[in-house]
Amino acid sequence: MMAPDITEPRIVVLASGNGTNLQTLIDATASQDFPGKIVAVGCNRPQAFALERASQAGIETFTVDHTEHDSRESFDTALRAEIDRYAPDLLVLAGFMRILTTEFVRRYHGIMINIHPSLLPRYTGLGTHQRALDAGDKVHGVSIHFVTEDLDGGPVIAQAEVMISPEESAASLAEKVRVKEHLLYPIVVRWYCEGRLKMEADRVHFDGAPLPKPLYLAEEE
Ligand code: NHR
Ligand code: GAR
Repeated sequence: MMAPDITEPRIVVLASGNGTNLQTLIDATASQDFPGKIVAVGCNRPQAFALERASQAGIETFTVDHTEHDSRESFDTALRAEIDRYAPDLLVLAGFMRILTTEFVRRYHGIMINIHPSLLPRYTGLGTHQRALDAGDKVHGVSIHFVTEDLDGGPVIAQAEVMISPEESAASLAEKVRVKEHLLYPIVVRWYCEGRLKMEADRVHFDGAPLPKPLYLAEEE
């Protein structure tokens, strides 16, 4: 009989909406050989479909409704209390839509990652697809980064690009980007759980060496 692996990294995922990225992580971690386990899913919106997905998979959930808090500090303090019950080794933001306070970010320094729908450093913040279209960009994509106090400014781990076609809309572009998100996030989470990925002195280290630039998944023209 195999001994239970007590070192298996414990993952908490935070989401706000539909949770398609969460779903790909649920599916990936369900595989026997995945080196980590989603122990809880947290949400700031009680109606988020992400909560449904977690429950369906038998994963514990918690909700901290931001509309019931009158400051970001109060919301973040409540969120931290919930998260810390699960003693996570990795905190994954997957479509999580609330800006986090400095105190929160410090608490999970080096163990929190985010998926952002643009090729950072281009287009931090919201509305990235429309902004890429408005700028007349030919390429767009997704970035996965360690979360620091600097909004969408933490060190980038990996990126995947998509081509913007002449007849592109923000909706069609979001869909293209999402396909890459679903491809990339499980890979990066696996690397983290395998101990291959670390943030040291605000730089990404991969297999023990600083990563000179983000891993980049290019698209054919
Ligand atoms: N917090 C910190 N400190 N640093 C980061 O890098 C963060 C973060 C919190 C969330 C995700 C980010 C994204 O990938 C993220 C990165 C929400 C907003 C935002 O403006 C901006 C960036 C991100 C997420 N949120 C509004 C707010 O007032 C609310 C918008 C809404 O509820 O729809 O918090 O894009
Ligand atoms: C994803 O495209 C993610 O990159 C983006 O929201 C979507 C969530 O989809 N994140 C942000 O915009 C963060 N501000 P999902 O809920 O289906 O995973």
